[in-house]
Amino acid sequence: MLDPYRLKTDFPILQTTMNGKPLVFLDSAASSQKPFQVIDAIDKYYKEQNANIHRGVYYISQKATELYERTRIKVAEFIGAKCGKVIIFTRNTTESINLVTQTWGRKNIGRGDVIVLTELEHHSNIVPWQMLAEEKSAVIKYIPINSDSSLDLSTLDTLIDYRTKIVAVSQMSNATGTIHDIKHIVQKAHSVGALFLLDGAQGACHIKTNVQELDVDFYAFSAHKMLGPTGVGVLYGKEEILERMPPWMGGGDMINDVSLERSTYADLPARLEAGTPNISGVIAFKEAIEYLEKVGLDEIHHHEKILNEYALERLNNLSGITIYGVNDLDKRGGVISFNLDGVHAHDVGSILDEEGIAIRVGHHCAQPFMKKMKIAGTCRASFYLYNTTEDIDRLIDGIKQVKEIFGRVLKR
Ligand code: C6P
Repeated sequence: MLDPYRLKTDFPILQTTMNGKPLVFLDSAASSQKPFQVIDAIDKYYKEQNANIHRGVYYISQKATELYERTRIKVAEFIGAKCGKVIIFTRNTTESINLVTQTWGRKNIGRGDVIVLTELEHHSNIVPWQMLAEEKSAVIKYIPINSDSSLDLSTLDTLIDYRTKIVAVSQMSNATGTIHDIKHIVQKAHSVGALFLLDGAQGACHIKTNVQELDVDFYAFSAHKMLGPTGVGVLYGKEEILERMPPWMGGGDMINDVSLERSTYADLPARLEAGTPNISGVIAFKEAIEYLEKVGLDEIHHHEKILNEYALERLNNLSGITIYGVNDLDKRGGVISFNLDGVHAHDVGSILDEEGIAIRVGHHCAQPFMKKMKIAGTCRASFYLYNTTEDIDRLIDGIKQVKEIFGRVLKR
């Protein structure tokens, strides 16, 4: 069994206070906290290994290169990819998706072609496609959501047809915590010859994922949501697809030969990784993955289910609260989105902040979802392996305080 109290001791920031109160961090869906193993790896790189990679013949450059490339292999193993060369390091999920739209998309999407997304996507999985569709006069269609924010999969047969070139869906919604039935959508996309991109920003950190079993064509995710450093993202792609993708950014490290007239490009993965990358971040990312593996993703998912059950029960006992997302705990990750009657989400966030409790408030970069629900935003508490039921008790006490303050204000 996962022991969150023991795990908490690995995270220095969770021993600190915020506004004079012990920090309760309930915003891991935005960015997780980092254990000392990750922090120490960054520290060690700058103190002992700092050199550019793929360039130097001297020891520390070769050492840094070896450590950087070891992470690539670790990532490949972690997501069940065939080999390291199908793992492209980017800055984040956003850049990974833009890499696909700007290279594969520009080459393969034309006038009248259809891109299928869902109404529940994060802006990072909408805006890059809209930019591409505008440039290429392509059409975007959206899988609608039901009232509980699950995807209405009965629409797949009408939305996905021979004109569909790609379907892009998130593994888990950052706005509601809903985990989608991806396999079914992947099969439907492939049945018409379309590709499938999985936005794993909220998935890779919580759900054991095997890209070959799922048969996704692209998988995009960010290290910073899975205990790793900021500024490191991953794009996985099937080898035969990545091989045919033209480079996106030109520059150092992605070439084979350059003359004044023209350039030829390096093989994968270098061809899609121009310029000096976030070397320390990538090296430390390996520590994050090893940490997750040691705890176990299934254990983490189970722990979040327990926290969800506890939090939902306590929240449902409060009056004047609306909770978004599906009821089925098996289809929920560690995210609870809610609103309090008559109180703006930002006011809830500010009062909780004074109590040392960090949640996210607002539209969570999912404005189409908020518009569909006819709300400006929500309060979002998100859990990870280091959260405890005591953290949830503190959240509930904080919410009660918000209700008391606003009850008094409204009575005045
Ligand atoms: N969601 C949240 O608070 P980046 O910023 O590139 O690492 O991840 C973008 C992204 C893409 N898809 C989904 C489903 C996401 O949740 C996110 C990031 C954060 O919900 C920051 S907006």
